Amino acid sequence: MELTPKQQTIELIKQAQTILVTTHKNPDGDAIGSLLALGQSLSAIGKTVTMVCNGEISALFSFLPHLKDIKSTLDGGREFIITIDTTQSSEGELKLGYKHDKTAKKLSIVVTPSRGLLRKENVSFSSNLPHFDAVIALDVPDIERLGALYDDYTQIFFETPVINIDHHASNDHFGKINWVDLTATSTCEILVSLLESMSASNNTKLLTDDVATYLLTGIITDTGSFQNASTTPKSFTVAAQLVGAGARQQEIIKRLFKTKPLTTLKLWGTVLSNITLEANPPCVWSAVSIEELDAVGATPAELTGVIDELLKSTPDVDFALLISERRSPTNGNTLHASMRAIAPSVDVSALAHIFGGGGHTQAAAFEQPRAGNLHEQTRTIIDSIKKEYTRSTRPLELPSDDDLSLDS
Ligand SMILES: [Mn+2]
Repeated sequence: MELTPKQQTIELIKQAQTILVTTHKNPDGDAIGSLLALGQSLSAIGKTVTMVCNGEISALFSFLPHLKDIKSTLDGGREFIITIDTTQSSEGELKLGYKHDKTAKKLSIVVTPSRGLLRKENVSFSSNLPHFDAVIALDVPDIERLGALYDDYTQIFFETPVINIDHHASNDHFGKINWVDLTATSTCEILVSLLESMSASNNTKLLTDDVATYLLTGIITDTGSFQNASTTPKSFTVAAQLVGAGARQQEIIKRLFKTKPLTTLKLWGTVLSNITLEANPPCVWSAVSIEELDAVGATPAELTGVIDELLKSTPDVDFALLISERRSPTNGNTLHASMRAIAPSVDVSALAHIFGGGGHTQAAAFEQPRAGNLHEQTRTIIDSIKKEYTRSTRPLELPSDDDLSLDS
């Protein structure tokens, strides 16, 4: 009988010794919670674990123990090594030179032996790429969402079996093993069942106070403290189980929802003063520029929660959108847009899809390269979304009496 994704995951973990555990860039509570919970549990059963998450981690999560163990990138791997077997020319000297033709984008390395000849067969290539027996991607709908980790270390993802554990409907099944559970409210919820099985087979209690706290953090963030319509009976059951295992629920609520640095409050002020209410279709949106973020001394990570706590409170609108300008170290700035469905019938992932984004029906996001005037670019995005929404929700046109007439 074919193994379930969960059984395959357990098998692969059993066989692996060095494991890379990672999550999407600009992580939310579910990403960070699942990364720390699985990373620490794997260490507890004797695995050599590297935890990597690209991009800024919000200071909101600083209450989570061992947050500092998460690296922003991998070490090594940049050196490309060319090895030449010099048996045929070992008695003489070797002269080494190189020519870099930047126009033709070609680097030629010239090795000239004083005696004998070097041949193609004498050359081999290698790199100091770090080695892993398995990669586990958590809460990652598509592999590009890993950011620079994937861009810089693509080869690792080709050479290593990847386990993809996620709950996004837009997950594109990039792993060798794809444990994608659309009924789970969060990746953390999926991990509870994995850690229970791993605890039993390793005779180790993996759901410690800390691990339960990480997992509950993910469930609380992805369900909006159990307020989102996506909250299921199972999420309550799992949460109760985690509190029973020692999860510090009060601390999570206090740190995530009741403690706001001054910079965050100022940023919320900016978002509120930029709010625009559109009539047709009814929606609400706000946008923040880099200059506005800088002016209040806030980071983009502080925008986490703004859409759920401010924009979603607007009555009588179908959906909410928050656009923020982000600095990108490589290719110019980007516009990041988060969307939330407010009316139950709205599918914001379909709207995000027109800009190459994705997510869930109730929460989705997309990115666009920054170009031209910020105000105009934002307006164009909003107009396209409104047009698509109107088009997709237009009621079926019933044939008119004229069409039904058989007279000619
Ligand atoms: Mn999630």
